Amino acid sequence: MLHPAPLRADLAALDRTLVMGVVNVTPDSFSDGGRWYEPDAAVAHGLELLARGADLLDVGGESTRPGAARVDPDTERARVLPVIQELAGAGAVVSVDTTRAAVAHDAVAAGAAIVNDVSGGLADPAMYRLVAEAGVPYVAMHWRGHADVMDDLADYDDIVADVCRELAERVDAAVTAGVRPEQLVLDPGLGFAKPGRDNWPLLAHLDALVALGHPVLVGASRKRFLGHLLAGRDGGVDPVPPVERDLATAAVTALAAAAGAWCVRVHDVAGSVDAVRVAAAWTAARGEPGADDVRTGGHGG
Ligand code: PMM
Repeated sequence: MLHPAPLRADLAALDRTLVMGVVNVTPDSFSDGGRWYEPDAAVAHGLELLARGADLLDVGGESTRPGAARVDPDTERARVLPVIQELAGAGAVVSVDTTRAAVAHDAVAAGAAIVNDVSGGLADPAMYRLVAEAGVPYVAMHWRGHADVMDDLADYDDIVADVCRELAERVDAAVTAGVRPEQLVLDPGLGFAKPGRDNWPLLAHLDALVALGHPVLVGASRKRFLGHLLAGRDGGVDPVPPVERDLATAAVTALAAAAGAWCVRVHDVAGSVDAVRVAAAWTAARGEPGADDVRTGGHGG
């Protein structure tokens, strides 16, 4: 498994996809509706995700729900910093989900070990310098505009080729600004300027993104395209609500892990921890002489 650097030794030694648990310290996230908005509740939730097997925790203070308005930097800081400090102090490897260099700076000072930027550096021209100086892994997600406008920016010729090209441009810009290539993680940005069915080719061709040579993070958890996929499941026509998308999320985790994803970012950790184990066993068996065992009846059951 290709990990970004630097990463805590016990995680860097793992030869499987990592599971990142989501801790949204927001009143209005689409996926968990502000349930962990108070710092104490957010910390308790993060600890619970760790107990369920999360390898990393992603702490964010600004909703990226389609149509969401921006929060000011001081509010964002006040939401995330105490939570990061507590969780890092409790031994968690924490990433900060922010598009602002100043917030990322303070988050790293508070103990964050990874910067997760849904704008891939496009929202704040100071971000790459900050990441270069902080020296931590940096998740650059594919992005075309903030949540209030992104649904109008979903025009692609060939979505897989376009996303790969635009992410490769982010890699070049980051490296030019002093970020070391091994710090970089790439993310297709599912649901960001990508309505409904546009997301499936990105998942089905994850190998094209993996081929860019950096670890890949996939954030499919509870997203709209899964709600639309499952619509009609019970005879209805409406998308199923976010909390009913966890089984489908775990299925995506298994497929993404088998396709070589470095990490999945999820709300329901337990399902994805199991899915990663399934994918790891599946992948390992592909390198073993299993067909012979089957032919000789060596599969005990
Ligand atoms: N999705 C959301 C927020 N942050 N970060 C990365 N790297 N990738 C994602 O797909 C991503 C993200 C939106 O989901 P949420 O509101 O449930 O956190």
